[in-house]
Amino acid sequence: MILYSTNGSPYSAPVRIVVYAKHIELEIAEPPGGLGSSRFSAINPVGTIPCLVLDDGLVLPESAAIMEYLEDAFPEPALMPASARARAEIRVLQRISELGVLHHTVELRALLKDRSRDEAVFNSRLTRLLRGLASADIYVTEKPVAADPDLSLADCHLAPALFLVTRLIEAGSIPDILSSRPNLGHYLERRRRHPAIERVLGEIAGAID
Ligand SMILES: N[C@@H](CCC(=O)N[C@@H](CS)C(=O)NCC(=O)O)C(=O)O
Repeated sequence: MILYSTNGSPYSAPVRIVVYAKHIELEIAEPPGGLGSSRFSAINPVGTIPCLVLDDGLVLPESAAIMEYLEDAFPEPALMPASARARAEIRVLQRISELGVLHHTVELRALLKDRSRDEAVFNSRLTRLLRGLASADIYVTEKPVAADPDLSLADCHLAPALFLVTRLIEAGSIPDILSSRPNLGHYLERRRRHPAIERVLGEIAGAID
């Protein structure tokens, strides 16, 4: 199996946390020719990373789908609980983390690089990130499904997403939107003690600094 990924790719980080947490032996490679190249498009017509290519040739893009596949194919250690109810809760937090926090953080980072950006667009994106953080806070606070000692698929999305938010705050690029959400800060501190999360946060930091 080959996982196409780069250390600085926000969507690849959750998948590498799963790979490291489960000690899965696979090759991790940067997209040949780079993102957008015809060489990589020949491998993954969708053109995005992360992308997992199975030994039988099946090509899987989309981080959440890859993580579910790895959970099914390599069940130990389990990153999903046993009951349907608890699994549903993890999926809710994972969706919020990916679509409500990580996605808007990635878009804000892209807007920050655009000198001719429209501030109204930037502020609208920031508002949506605030809403995603508020949603994540509900689940981390009232239903601490992602704060259990055991790692979950939701943690794999939420921890790097929050880490990237803290980087934007530290750089002064956005206001300190986590100061009113101390539970999320505490959550990140707890979760980054997991070796797989700490390793990937280090990889991200090394790539974006
Ligand atoms: N929804 C996708 C998003 C993947 C994504 O946008 N990845 C970025 C890198 S972090 C990428 O490949 N961008 C290149 C492109 O969109 O052409 C996922 O979760 O895997």
